[in-house]
Amino acid sequence: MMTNRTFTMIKPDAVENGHIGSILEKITSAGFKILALKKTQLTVADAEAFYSVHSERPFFGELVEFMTRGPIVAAVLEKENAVNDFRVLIGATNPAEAAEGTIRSLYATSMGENAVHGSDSDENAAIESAFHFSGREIF
Ligand code: FUP
Repeated sequence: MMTNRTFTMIKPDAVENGHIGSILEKITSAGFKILALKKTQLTVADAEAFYSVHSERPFFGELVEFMTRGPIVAAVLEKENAVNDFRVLIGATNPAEAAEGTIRSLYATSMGENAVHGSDSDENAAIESAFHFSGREIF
């Protein structure tokens, strides 16, 4: 069986609201194996680098402010078709458009504060995993 990896963050809103356990349960119940896991807090420089693709967008300042305002939980996940299956599990960026039962439909409050991140490609999954974890933290 061909497995691959994706990267996720449980964002500050979901951590503040006490949803770490429920979200990890949804992730593992959906068949993802947790290869790496840590609670950490992004600095402004970290968030600006992580979201540099959005640096010209009007919401960039708010995004950086939100992502640095409290701790996050970062994880590397493994499953067959991980990137696409995880994006299905989390639902649309805007929780108002997220399918019923998806993590964002259950736990996100708005487009900006949308509970979880999921990589959008295998290439970005590798870049984002390496941003947060060294090789000897991934098992
Ligand atoms: P996603 O891949 O679903 O996480 O969404 P994007 O990479 O397009 O956006 C990254 C983050 O920017 C979102 F999680 C929230 C924020 N964002 C906004 O606040 N407003 C927007 O219009 C689009 C994205």
